[in-house]
This record gives sequence, structure tokens and C-alpha cells, in this order.
Amino acid sequence: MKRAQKNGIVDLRVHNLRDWARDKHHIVDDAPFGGGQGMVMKPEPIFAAVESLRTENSGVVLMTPQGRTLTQSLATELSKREHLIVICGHYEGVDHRVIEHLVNLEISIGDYVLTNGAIAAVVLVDAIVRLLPGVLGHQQSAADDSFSPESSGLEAPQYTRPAEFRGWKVPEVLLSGNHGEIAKWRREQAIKRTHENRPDLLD
Ligand code: J9Q
Repeated sequence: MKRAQKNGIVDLRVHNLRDWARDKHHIVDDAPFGGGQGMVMKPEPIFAAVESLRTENSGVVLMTPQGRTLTQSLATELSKREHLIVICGHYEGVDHRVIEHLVNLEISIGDYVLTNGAIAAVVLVDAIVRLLPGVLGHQQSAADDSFSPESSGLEAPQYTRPAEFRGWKVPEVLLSGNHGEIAKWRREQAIKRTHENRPDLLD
């Protein structure tokens, strides 16, 4: 991320919504109408912030557990956008008028609970920025990943030196120099691992 910014590949800015609150205490949330737990993010500071930051080409994203699940293909789509504004909400949510009239896309990073959307936004930004041309050291590495479009399941196990550690040996085939056998072994291991850890990917 730091190298990408230094090289002018991405310009990442972090803003505090409170800077757009107009009341004395810079309040950005309030109790929910109709009652209930927790606080809801008020619409005015969010609209003011986005309207001051947006350009003609901005996509406005909201991090929320109610959103569309982040996938590699969604990250790829978003990496083509010139400008993204990522709104990080409370767990309890934001006033629904923000979603109806300001947000283009609601994104969840998975089915678990975080205290706030900023943690999810860091995940989203990382997944997008690493796809930008010139960010990865080896351009190959992005295409080789488990969830890249050219890979259906998980990656095969990897080993490095030493060839024996605490009596545990690296599979013989990987030391054989037989590239055909190595490729076959890796395909088999990848399928076995996908069956064990991610059967949903084989459906
Ligand atoms: C904003 N838990 O959870 C999973 N993806 C996003 C989120 C989230 C959260 C709380 C606030 C987003």
C-alpha cells in the first residue's frame, strides 16, 4: 500500500465524518426511530461529506453486514473505477436514506460481526489496490491466486528448505525435478484440500 501510494498508483485519503457535522458536539449518530438497541448514523454528515468529496466518476460504497459479499470478481470490477468513496458505518447501521439516495453499492466482507466498518474497508481497499497495475512485485502473483478467475479451487500445499524439519519430510515428488509429476501432484493436492476446507467451491 505504501509503495503504491509513493509510486502514484493510488491516492488514499482518510476522512473523519465528524468534520462535516454542524452541531457543537460534532454528533454523527442518534437513537433509532421506532426504538431498539444502539445508534444509527445520521444522514446529514454523510451526505455533506460525500457531496464535498465526490467527482463525476466516483463510486460510493458502504461497508455493511447487509451488503453483497466481497469476492475476487467484485474486487476486480471495483479496481477499474477511477474514484471510490468508502463509507464506514456503525454495526447498528446508517440511516436508510443514505443507502437509497447516495450509495451505489453495499459491501460485506463476510458473515461475522465487527464493531465498525473501517476494519472492513481496510480489507476492501487492500483487495482492490493489489490488483492495480504496478503494485505487485511479480505481475504473475495476482493471476496465480486461489480466487483469481483462472483458478477454481484452493492452492496446493507449498514447502521450502529444509527438506527435512523435525523428522517431517517434504513430499519426494517436489524434489524429483519431474515437472509433469509435480504439476499432477499439485492438482490432486489442490482438489483434496478444497474438498476438506472449502467444499462449497466444488459445488
Ligand atoms: C460495518 N460488521 O461486517 C462484515 N462486512 C462488513 C461488516 C461490517 C460490520 C460492522 C459495520 C461493516
